[in-house]
Amino acid sequence: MKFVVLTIFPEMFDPFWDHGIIRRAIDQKKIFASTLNIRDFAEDNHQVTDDRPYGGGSGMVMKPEPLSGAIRAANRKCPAAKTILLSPQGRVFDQAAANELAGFEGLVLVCGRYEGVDERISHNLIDDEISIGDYVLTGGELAAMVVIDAVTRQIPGTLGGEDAAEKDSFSNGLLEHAHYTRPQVFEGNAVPEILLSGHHEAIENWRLESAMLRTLLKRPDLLKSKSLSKQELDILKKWSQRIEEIIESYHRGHREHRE
Ligand code: 4GX
Repeated sequence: MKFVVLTIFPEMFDPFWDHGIIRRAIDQKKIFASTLNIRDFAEDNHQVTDDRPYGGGSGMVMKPEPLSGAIRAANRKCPAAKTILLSPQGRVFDQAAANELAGFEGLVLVCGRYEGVDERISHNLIDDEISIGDYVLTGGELAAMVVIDAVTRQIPGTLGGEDAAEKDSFSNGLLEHAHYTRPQVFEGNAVPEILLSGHHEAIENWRLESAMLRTLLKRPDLLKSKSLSKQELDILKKWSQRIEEIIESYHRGHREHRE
């Protein structure tokens, strides 16, 4: 996978390329990372990249000429790449989008600043528009890093170890189960006994139940849109029954009070 980032702040990406799994993926040539400075494609002596909006008003707009020059240069570097504009108007990025983008040969990520980019850029030179969430950033750079990070870890061989992006959060539509490591007792709290048992099937069952309960409590919206296996349905029924029993015994207590 080839990433080409277009930005007026390429230095923001230096520490990003230089750490952790992204760094290792570059070293192992699983991904190729580069930036182009949009300012280098400005046509005037002062290398201006922004201008005042037609129609007036506050704020500045990114000029089209430097951006189109940068996008065309990126497309020459990677002709098969998909060109993405990071913007609050884009489709909201999620795990499915990360998986989909991981299938491309290359991604050109266009980072806007100011109030945005001249509309004729988004209209003619952009294949896809992505938002990383419904909040306003000062520029597209952090959004591009989020996309690159989530896409990179979906590329086979980047995670190391048993390498299973399939095993982690969201791949099964659930949040991750609880995790524990040594010591066995920390500040008076012990690790669940089953995890020390060496009984692999029981541990897998416990982990599924942990994942189901965490999703139910923290992100019930995810459970609603998920298709459930028999085992998952049985876990929900068990907890539903337990909750109903508590409510019933509460009502019984109140009836006795009145008698
Ligand atoms: N997810 N921003 C981009 C300038 C801009 C506006 C419109 C292009 C079109 C954001 C987000 C985000 C702020 C980055 C506005 N560029 N990007 N910037 N949320 O808020 O991706």
